[in-house]
Amino acid sequence: MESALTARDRVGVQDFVLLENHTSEVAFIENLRKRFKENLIYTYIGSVLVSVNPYKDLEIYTKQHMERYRGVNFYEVSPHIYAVSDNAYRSMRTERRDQCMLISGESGAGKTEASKKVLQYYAVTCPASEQVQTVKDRLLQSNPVLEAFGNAKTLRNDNSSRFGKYMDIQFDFRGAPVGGHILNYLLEKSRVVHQSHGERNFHIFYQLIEGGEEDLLRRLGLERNTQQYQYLVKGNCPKVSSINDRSDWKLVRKALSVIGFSDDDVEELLNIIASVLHLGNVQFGGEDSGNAYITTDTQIKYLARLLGVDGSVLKEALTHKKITAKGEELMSPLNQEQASSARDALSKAIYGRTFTWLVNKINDSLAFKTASYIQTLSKNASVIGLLDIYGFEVFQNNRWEESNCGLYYSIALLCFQWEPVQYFNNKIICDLVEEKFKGIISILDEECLRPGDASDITFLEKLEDTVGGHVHFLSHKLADGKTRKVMGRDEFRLLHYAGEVNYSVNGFLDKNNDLLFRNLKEVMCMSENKILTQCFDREELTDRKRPETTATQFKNSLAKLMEILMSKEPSYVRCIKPNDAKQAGRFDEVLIRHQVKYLGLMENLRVRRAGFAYRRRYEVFLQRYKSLCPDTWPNWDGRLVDGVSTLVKHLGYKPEEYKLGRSKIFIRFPKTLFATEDALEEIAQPFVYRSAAILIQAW
Ligand code: AD9
Ligand code: MG
Repeated sequence: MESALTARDRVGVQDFVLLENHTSEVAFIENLRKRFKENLIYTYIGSVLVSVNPYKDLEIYTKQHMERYRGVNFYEVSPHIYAVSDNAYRSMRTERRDQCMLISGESGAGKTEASKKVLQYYAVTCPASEQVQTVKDRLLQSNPVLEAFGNAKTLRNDNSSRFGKYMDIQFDFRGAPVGGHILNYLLEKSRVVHQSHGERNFHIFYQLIEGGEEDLLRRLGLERNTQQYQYLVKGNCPKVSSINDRSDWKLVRKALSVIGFSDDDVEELLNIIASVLHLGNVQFGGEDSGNAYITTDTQIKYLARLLGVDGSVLKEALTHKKITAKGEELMSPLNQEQASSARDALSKAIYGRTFTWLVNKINDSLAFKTASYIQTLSKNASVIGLLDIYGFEVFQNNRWEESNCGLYYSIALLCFQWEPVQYFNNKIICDLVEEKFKGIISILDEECLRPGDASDITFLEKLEDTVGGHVHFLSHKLADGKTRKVMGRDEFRLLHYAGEVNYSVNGFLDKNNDLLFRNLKEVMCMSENKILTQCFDREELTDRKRPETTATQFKNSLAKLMEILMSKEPSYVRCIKPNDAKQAGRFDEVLIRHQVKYLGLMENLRVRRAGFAYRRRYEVFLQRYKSLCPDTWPNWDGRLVDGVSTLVKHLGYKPEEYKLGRSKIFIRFPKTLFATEDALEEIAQPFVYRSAAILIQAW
């Protein structure tokens, strides 16, 4: 038999806390490597789960595996995403406290896969009834739909989430999942009209063209050739070896019907998807005067039919802009370039709003509506939230939309709320982006609102004036007025935690305004497509108030998300990507070291080593264990902290094993808590009988 020492040599330790040389990054990575080689992709840092993407299917997600983790204490079984899921579920049940699971890591690290595993675990292991089964099915089927419309092949990940997602799973008093709710963040709309080399548009376009039935394509006026469509050729990447668009199409169609989309809904939805492709093929010529005209009517005819709009009105709206001069409304012609960008703005708006409609529609179907349920919900229900944000990408010319560093910072803060430690501090750069009045977002908003000659370049100049001296900001302008040659005149660089990122300011203002000409909005408001009538509200046309800019909207929705997360007990999953080639078995040390650093894993470990892995609020602790001590049973009338102190002294906790904080008790070793749990279990049976006996006597 293999001795304990050699086993450990071979497979490493399953909790980094057990590493002998725990301050050494080299030892940390070596442990990861050993385990990765043995297909042990999960390792703990205390209760934080570190997961390394295996890039191959492992036999560790079967029903038998799920059963193995069900109701079992965290440390009694090998590390697994199921253990974390089960732990969160049990905390929710026993402590009646809402939970959330924060899944972080860079693009392709396995966040979305992890969140799906969690959902599958609950779907299989939680109690079910016929009604609950419907909810479970819908929860599970929401994934393929959202991924079809919100994921795309990028250079880093063949199935990259191009939107941020937070999903609540609601449980009833029996612990059965009875509903769900999804919040979506910042879909990368620009992908609809443009893709970088080697990348694709959102999956749904390819699925429809490859998988759609003959008569469906005929009705939509589409050809079975993705390369016919301007919006699908930019990345020169029609096929991806790991993706089967045709079979995915079938899965998505099925998922849509499980979620409860009617045939009408699906028809209208596909009309919109096809329309976006037709829009992309609308080409403009230029007259001598420079005014744009539409070269052929083919697409306009399809658009008019599919969207239920007047073709000639649409045509005019695509080539003109409505302006008000001296109180009169005039149609001012656009040039070729302007017309193309107006068309693209329309495509992005249509797609983006349809995506939001889709999420709302899924939410309607996940909401459990019976009156009696709502009663139970308000009294006894609890929630587990899953946060899957898209990963950071260190690339040239990043889209502003991806700069979600504020979220990462806030999550890091949540993680370290008890014991503040110095770690890879990103706050300074978040302030640079988000600070009121002099942060990049507010300068951008200000420039968007300024009438007159505001442009992308004046925005950059303002940035240079205001934040030019910031250590995390660079542009071509040097402090002494000279020029930094390596940078373009239209870009700035932010030194993010994940590396340096260049942002081109081209299109910044438009993007932030989400500029869609008024007359195009008017056409959309007249559409007979039932989805679009919900997406384009006529009130928008009458409302003279400026809508919030994109950056500000994002900032506000993040603030809301933070509030939701802060009200819940967090669990953490840190995903690591082992190599850039999406290959199984390759462990790229440089890449991994970088992630260990910016995920703050060494700091995580330091905090855990400092101990006190378990924290419980006083009232929760007392409520759960009060029956173990005669002084606290049946009720403790004094201050909570004194009650807890009395209780743990009675239980024989040694002073070094615990600490009493402001509102929580911190327990150093899991075994202490396990012993207390065991004691509780021992008295549980007679306790039930005792209570029953008392009840009968009273009766
Ligand atoms: V992004 O920020 O959305 O671009 P994610 O979500 O972190 O990214 P994703 O979960 O999509 O990455 O994982 C990328 C790919 O890695 C998947 O499509 C799988 O092919 C592969 N993967 C990830 N996790 C696992 C796993 N536990 N087992 C097997 C996995 N393969
Ligand atoms: Mg993802």
